Amino acid sequence: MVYPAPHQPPQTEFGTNLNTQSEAEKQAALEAAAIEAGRLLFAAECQFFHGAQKLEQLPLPGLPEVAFAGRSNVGKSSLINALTGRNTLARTSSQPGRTRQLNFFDLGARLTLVDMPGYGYAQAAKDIKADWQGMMFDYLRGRPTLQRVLLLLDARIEFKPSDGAVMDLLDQAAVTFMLVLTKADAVKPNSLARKTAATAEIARTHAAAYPRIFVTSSEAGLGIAELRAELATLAA
Ligand SMILES: Nc1nc2c(ncn2[C@@H]2O[C@H](COP(=O)(O)OP(=O)(O)OP(=O)(O)O)[C@@H](O)[C@H]2O)c(=O)[nH]1
Ligand SMILES: [Mg+2]
Repeated sequence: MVYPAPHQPPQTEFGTNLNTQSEAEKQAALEAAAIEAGRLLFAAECQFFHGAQKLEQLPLPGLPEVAFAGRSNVGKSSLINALTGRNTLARTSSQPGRTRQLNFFDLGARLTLVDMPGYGYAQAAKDIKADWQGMMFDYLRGRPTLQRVLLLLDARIEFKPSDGAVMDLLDQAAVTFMLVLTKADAVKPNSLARKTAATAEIARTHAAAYPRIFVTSSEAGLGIAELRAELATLAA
């Protein structure tokens, strides 16, 4: 014999739970509104307005900023293009090391998207690499308008020590970051599920990490609407 749980809300004669049903409906309505807010934000005009190769060249702090960080070739520029629905806004390449400066994009005068050079690019000349990375880390640590970092991880590739080092830096600087898996189209569902769980586990070990893991494919459009919705909560 099965006993009902002591605090169960009233049931209808069809067994539907009235209270939870309306909660679920409310939740669905909230989610739909968030997705719509994201869609509207990213439907706005998006324009490149500044490139910085050195810290002294950063634009004056203005709108809330969201930075796209991650290893070279992880898909940062592609994700900016997918979010904004513009194929050639940020330059992409199959060769790592395509983005060589901090590129600032104005989205509808409400949010600034920052496309960062990648780290962990073995082929770059040592001094150039030190320059980019030093600047990148200084930016991540000290930018007053930086609201959120999207730290991208390739769903096909092992988590690397350099990713951990960036997470440690963001923890220390108390800059909230979200882990975003990229290229989900290129992995099988089982392995994607394992990767997502492992990534959530990593997030749990970092004070500044957002608990939710975003699974995306810029090529297939997966997770793009959800990411837009999340970023819309940060817009002016
Ligand atoms: N299969 C697949 N490939 C992708 C996806 N997103 C990006 N790529 C490919 O990954 C490569 C690198 O993409 P970029 O967007 O240039 O990567 P990035 O992180 O900006 O690279 P750097 O600027 O060099 O640091 C390109 O060949 C893209 O076509 C995706 O969702 N799925
Ligand atoms: Mg790039």
